[in-house]
Amino acid sequence: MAALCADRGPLFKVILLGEAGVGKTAIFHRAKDNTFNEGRKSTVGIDSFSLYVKVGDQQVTLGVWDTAGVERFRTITNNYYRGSHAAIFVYSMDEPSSIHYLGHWIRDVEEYSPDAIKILVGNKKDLDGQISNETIELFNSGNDCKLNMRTSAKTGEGIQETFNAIADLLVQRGIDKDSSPKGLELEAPPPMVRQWKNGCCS
Ligand SMILES: Nc1nc2c(ncn2[C@@H]2O[C@H](COP(=O)(O)OP(=O)(O)O)[C@@H](O)[C@H]2O)c(=O)[nH]1
Ligand SMILES: [Mg+2]
Repeated sequence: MAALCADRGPLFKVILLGEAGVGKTAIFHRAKDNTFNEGRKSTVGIDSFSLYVKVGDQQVTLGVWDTAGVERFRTITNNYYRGSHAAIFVYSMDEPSSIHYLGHWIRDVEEYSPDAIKILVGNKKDLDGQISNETIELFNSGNDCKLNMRTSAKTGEGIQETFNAIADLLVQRGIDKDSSPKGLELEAPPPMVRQWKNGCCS
C-alpha cells in the first residue's frame, strides 16, 4: 500500500529519467511552480516536491523527483529508483538519439523498481519534431509504457495532463496494492507547492 500523508491521501513516488538536456528539470519546475527559466543553471543533487492531485473524490500526493543533473555522471543511486510507483522517461522531440538512450533507464527501473508504471514523455513539443510516430509507438509498446505523452515545459502544454493521467493510473492500479514507498521519498517531499484538481491549477 502507498504511504498515507495526513489529509493528502496516498503518497506515490514519481521519478523523472532521461538524457541530460531533454528537459526533466524544466518539466519538474513547470509542474512545481509553473515556471520556465531558459537560463536555469543545472544544479547537481536530487530534488523533490509534493504535487497534490485529485482523482475524482480521491486525493493523492505525487512525490515528484528530479535527478537534478546527476545523470550526466551516470551516478543515479539505487535509492532514487527504490520504491518508485511511476517512472517518467523523458526524451526530446527534437533529438532522435534521446529516445534510444532511454533503454538504459528502462533497464535500471526494471531492475531496481520493477513495479513502477512506465510513462513515456516527448518534451520540447514546441520545437520541430524529428522523431516519427512509428519510432515513438514502437518504443512505447516495446517497453510496456502505460502512457505516451507529448509536453512542452516551455509553453506548459501537456504537463498538467501528464501528472493528472499518472495519478489516474496509480489510483486505478489500486492504492491498496502492496507497493508502499520506502526510504528517501518519505523523508523528503517538502510542503505542498501545487494542487491540481479536476483539471484546474491553483
Ligand atoms: N524549446 C524548449 N526548450 C526546453 C523545453 N524544456 C527544456 N528546455 C530547454 O532545454 C535545456 C535543458 O533543459 P533541462 O530541464 O535542464 O534538461 P535536463 O538536463 O533533462 O534536466 C534548457 O536550456 C531548457 O531551457 C521545452 O519544452 N521546449
Ligand atoms: Mg536536470
